[in-house]
Amino acid sequence: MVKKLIRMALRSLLDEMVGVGDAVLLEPLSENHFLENLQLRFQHDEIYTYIGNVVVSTNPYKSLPIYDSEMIERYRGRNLYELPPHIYSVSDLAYRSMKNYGRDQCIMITGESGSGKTEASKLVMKYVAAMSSRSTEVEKIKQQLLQSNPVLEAFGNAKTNRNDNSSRFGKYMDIEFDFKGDPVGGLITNYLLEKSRVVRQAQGERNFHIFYQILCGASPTVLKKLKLDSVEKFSYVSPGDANPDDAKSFNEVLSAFDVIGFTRAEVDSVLVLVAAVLKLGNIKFRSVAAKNGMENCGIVNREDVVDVCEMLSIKSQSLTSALTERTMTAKQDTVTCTLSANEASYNRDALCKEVYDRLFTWLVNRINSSIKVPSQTNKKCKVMGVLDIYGFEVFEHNGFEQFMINYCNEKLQQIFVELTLREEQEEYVKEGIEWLHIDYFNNAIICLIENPHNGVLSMLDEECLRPGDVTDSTLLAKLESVCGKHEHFESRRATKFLADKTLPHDAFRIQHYAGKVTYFVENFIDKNNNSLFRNLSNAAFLSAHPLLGGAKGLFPEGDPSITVLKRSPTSAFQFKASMSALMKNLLLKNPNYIRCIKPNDVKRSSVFSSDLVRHQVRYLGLLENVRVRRAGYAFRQKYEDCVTRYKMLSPNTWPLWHGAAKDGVKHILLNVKISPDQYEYGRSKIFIRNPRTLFKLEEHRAAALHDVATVIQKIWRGFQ
Ligand code: AOV
Ligand code: MG
Repeated sequence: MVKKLIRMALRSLLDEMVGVGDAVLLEPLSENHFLENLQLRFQHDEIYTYIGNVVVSTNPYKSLPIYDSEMIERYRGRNLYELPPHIYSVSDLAYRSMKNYGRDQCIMITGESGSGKTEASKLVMKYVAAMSSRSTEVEKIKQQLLQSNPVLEAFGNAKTNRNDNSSRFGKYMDIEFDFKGDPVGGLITNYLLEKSRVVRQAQGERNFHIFYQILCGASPTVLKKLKLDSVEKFSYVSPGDANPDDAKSFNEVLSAFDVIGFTRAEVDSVLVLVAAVLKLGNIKFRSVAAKNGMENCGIVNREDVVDVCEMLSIKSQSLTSALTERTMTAKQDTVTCTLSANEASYNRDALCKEVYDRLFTWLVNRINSSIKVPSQTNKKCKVMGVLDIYGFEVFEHNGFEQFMINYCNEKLQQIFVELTLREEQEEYVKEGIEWLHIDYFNNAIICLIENPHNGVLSMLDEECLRPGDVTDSTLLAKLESVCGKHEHFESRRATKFLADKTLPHDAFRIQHYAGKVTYFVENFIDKNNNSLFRNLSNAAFLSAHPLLGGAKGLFPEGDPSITVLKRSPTSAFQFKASMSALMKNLLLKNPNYIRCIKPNDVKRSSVFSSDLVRHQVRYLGLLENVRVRRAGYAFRQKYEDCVTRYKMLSPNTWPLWHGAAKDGVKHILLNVKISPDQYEYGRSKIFIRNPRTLFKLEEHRAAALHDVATVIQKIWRGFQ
């Protein structure tokens, strides 16, 4: 009894010092109190807080000693409320639910750019890897799965003004397990890489890490082979942007390639392609006046063309004409015209973006072929999916990519709301428990974006496919006329906001769930069209480089023998389809949530900017999340499971209970004297309102087990 009192006193003292671990217990519940609690915890390096079984994670912006193997052991197999909140606890819950009950899981990690999603996803993978056995075969696959991260981050992450290691692609990874709970393989799906970054970066941002890593980390011999020299020489990367970590990271990437199972030749081919993109970026064009009064162009630095051609095994003439000419076929006639210097530069950039983008997808596929589960074992596998996608972002200048990224985040928010509410609602209805509806859906914004008749994406596609003079301005005009009246859409000319002069003429604004974003329409049409001129794909197809050329290469559509070309689907169409497939996939799995919060905009460990956090707490719907949990029941368990776990708490159910499980639970709760307003009997489960009740049950259980152990020891000694 004394011990119990001490424990309770310690717990409330701890709550006062570092805040409460589960926001469901906040008393009173208000936004300020919720924020103060997060802040208090953040200041004590308690970066995790629960809302029931959802983990809120505040980016500490410093390395904390809470992730080592000892910590992993502490959380292994423990219940959520037994230990302080931790990402490992949720990982453990998901892992055990998969292993013990055979339910496929997904871990959805959301939050804005720089809030800690990618780090969280790596921690989940680390925990799961540590759970399983250490046989050589399992160890190998674990390492392959883990080492896919440095490779994909090198090629798909970059420094932005929001995050020094920002994911510029979306990633969903299924880890597949056998019946013993050992990983046997995986499958990675990648979503829309921000390929425009290859050729242009905003002020203060960097290109993808790999460019700097090669330039700073490769040995002089390798650099020579790649025909590269110092960073200053390349127009696609700014010299001041390289940092000392780049060289180190390059070696990590090389060893990761090795662990995954890339051959030396494959790695060489990949590096050559990256280097060729850098070299191609340096090719300059100058205007040449043509006889017909038109402007033609010539190449300024032919030696770079020669280098690139050597690297890519393309005939010099073939690349030159691909870059500077355009062939058009109308009916039977083929006409070739020479491009202006500007058009040729555009062509060069288009080729570089496309090579890099396709190389990235090739890398994902190549990794998948190493970690793929053989089809005969595949059917029996249980799956844990980890979703780490680009977070909601707002820059000063937002374009096509931000629109897609933010659309994706709308979808994830929708699924979070739907699942947390739907799950609760369905459960309460099924169990016959009364339920209070709380509404915080973002369906209207999703509808504005993806409605097939008048959504922004459909308008964009319609405009791209429309014959005639199509420009970004005609797109904007169309959006204004079709979406202008939508409550979440604004533009300078949209009728309802005539007075809003703060909006630029060439932009529209969407009121997202996470805030207003102004999108500039420049390049929307081009980026959505996603088409490469035939001359370029032809040249790439004819390359003898092992990854680039040929029917199995990166540009199969460049085969000159193909005469009728299908139009490639637009970016918007592809992205919408891949989002819809992703949502379907996630809905099939048991969801686990990690909601990441960014504490400040200056990437500092000591700053907690209340306004910034308040904004995130609002748009993530965290308070509503707590309310749903409080209105509802924090804990529920099948009657059978409840009797099994707590049967020692009533003389009626101990040591064996033969009656109906529900009656057994009644005996237990009566005996422990839990107030009846703290629980409710569902049809198949007991619903417990407050996690404290659960703590109480657990404490009683531990004490009872202790008593039993003492008795057994005494009896045992008596025998000796
Ligand atoms: P993101 O994935 O959510 O942004 P990251 O996971 O890349 O954000 O986190 C940004 C940076 O915050 C990391 O590079 C670390 O420096 C730091 N950080 C995050 N979580 C932790 C942690 N648990 N411990 C220590 N440092 C951390 V984006 O990909 O931009 O949406 O698109
Ligand atoms: Mg990330």
